[in-house]
Amino acid sequence: MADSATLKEYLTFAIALAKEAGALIKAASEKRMADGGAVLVKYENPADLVTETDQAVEKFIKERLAATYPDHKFIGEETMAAGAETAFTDKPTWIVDPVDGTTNFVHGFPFVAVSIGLTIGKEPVVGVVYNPLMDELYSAAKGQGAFLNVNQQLPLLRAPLQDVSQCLVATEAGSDRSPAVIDKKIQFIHDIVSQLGAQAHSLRCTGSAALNLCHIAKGVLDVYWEVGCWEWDVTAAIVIVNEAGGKVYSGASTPDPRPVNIFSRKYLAIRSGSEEQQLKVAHQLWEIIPEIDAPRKPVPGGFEP
Ligand code: LIP
Repeated sequence: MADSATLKEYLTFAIALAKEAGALIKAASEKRMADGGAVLVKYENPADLVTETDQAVEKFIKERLAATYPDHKFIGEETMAAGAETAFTDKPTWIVDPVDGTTNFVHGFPFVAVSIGLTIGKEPVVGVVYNPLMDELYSAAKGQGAFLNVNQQLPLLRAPLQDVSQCLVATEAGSDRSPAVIDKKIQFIHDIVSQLGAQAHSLRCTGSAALNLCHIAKGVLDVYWEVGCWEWDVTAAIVIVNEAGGKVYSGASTPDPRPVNIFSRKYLAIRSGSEEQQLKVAHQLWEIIPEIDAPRKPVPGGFEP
């Protein structure tokens, strides 16, 4: 593990990089709002959008990281979509989503962020998530706290964590639209909000896994559950949640109190509170969460499905 001064150096670098990347996203968003710019690059799944901006921003971040830290590894959404194979090792590994909330970007819904995470010894240790459209920058390094816009320590809201019936819960439709998957997600929503279920306070979807997690870190969402997103959507924000006193567990239906495997594609985040209360709420969720298949290629050293 790197010492705290080295982590701080990586964090400072990642914050500056996120701001530069954010400026590119903001300019592209303004162009899109003005004249429909940022052409869609289609893959086979029409519910999983990719634009020229995703690709350009990832190229920018990847090149800047390679120039500054040539020994470090890189896992990025667009690089992996283009077929790259990266083993997950103990070496410093940057895990990047250039634009998390691409669908929001395309529609002008302002929950859009660049997400830059770093693992060392396979552990997420640095995370920066920057929403340039709202100018909100979330950052954290292991053992050094989590912050909004560098000087506001997270969580902002420190109310006691209560029963799931008192929670504001976030989830997402996700990009797998097969009826069997959507039926299970709708059943989860029913069981969370209905009078016959947990009757939680309400439900939210921001369209960005990274920003859902940052709102958990802020304390303004209590629970976030999603199956189907990827390590680049969550790695940076997991550091931010952890440093804000929250927890990210497995989002599979089987209770598991260990920290989530970032490659698992199944995430359950609970905001800050006592560990006993966090686990109580997590167990209430595990009783409701359906088992949903989220297939992926094996990641050598990281995840064997
Ligand atoms: C998005 C995730 C979101 C998920 C979407 C999509 P992208 O990431 O953040 O949680 O529901 O389907 O995967 O594609 O905008 O980077």
